[in-house]
Amino acid sequence: RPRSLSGIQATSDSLHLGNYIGALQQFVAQQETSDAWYFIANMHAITVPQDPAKLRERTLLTAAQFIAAGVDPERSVLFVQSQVDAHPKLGWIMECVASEGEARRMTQFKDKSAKNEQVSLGLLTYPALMAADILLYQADVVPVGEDQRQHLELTRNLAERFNKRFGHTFTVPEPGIVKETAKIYDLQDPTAKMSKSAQSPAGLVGILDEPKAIAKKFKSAVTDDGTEVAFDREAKPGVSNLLTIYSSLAGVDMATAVEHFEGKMYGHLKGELADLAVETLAPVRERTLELLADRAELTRILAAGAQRAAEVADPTVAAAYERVGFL
Ligand code: AQP
Repeated sequence: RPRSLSGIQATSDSLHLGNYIGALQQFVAQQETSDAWYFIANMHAITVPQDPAKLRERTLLTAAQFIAAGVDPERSVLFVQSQVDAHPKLGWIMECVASEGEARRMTQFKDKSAKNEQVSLGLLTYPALMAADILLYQADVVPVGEDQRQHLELTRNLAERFNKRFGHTFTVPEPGIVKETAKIYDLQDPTAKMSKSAQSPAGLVGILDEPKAIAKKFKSAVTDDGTEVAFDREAKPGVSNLLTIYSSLAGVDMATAVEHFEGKMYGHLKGELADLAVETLAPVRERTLELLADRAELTRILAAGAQRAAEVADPTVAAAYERVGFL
């Protein structure tokens, strides 16, 4: 079985529908076919300022949302990045394999550094740590959304560069990006990625939102002044985004989704999608709240995951240390 590995940052209380469709749904699906490894990226989270108490809470909250969405800690290894020391160790080596120019060319760095007044050095070196996260486990495939494609390409380059310079050490991973659902857009600004740092909360659907709030956000989603429900990303970005979300949550392809709404009004699409989203997300919310009621159990699951992760990551770091000439 190929090894699948991915992570999500612990930077908000609730993950959003983009994380759910672009990442979590794939994590769950990959459990059927892969040896699956998932982590909460709390070390990446501090590349921008975080409140310590909130970060700690959000790490548990994010883990609970993984499990509630269907990541099964019996079948997948679920762990917290900072609990496996190998990550920063290999991260440092990757920083020394990557060039400064490469890091500066990353779109995420450019965007986030333009938005923040104070830019940490970690924000620049983020992709080197991300490369380490992946290479430590010799992952074959990394399920992510479209926004991570560039970082993954860099990971592949760093793995190849290291292997060439020091001898074969790392598996070169493939991106696991599902084209159709790789980018979910903001409901109020359907040309912008749905993102935690959204301008208006009305465009951002949190998986922990109350059912009523979820329905309201879909019903007030921005569309256009046409009438035909059709998929056309350029001319109808709002409707196309709603169709993408529908096809993903209903588990049908785009042609089937479009056919389903043929001859119907936009209001019908919004209403049906609101129901489907509530039906999908309400149980995830309830299960998350249940899981959070037993923090000791969650902490135990994560500690066991970290131990299993270290069993694979530590030997990889040892091999890399040996290769670069560390005594
Ligand atoms: N809108 C999206 N559509 C599809 N996939 C998405 N992902 C994020 N947004 C979308 C995917 O979710 C995973 C976790 O990403 P992350 O932890 O790096 O979160 P992020 O990209 O920082 O999330 P945001 O909301 O975009 O945060 P900000 O606003 O801080 O930049 C990844 O696989 C990502 O591709």
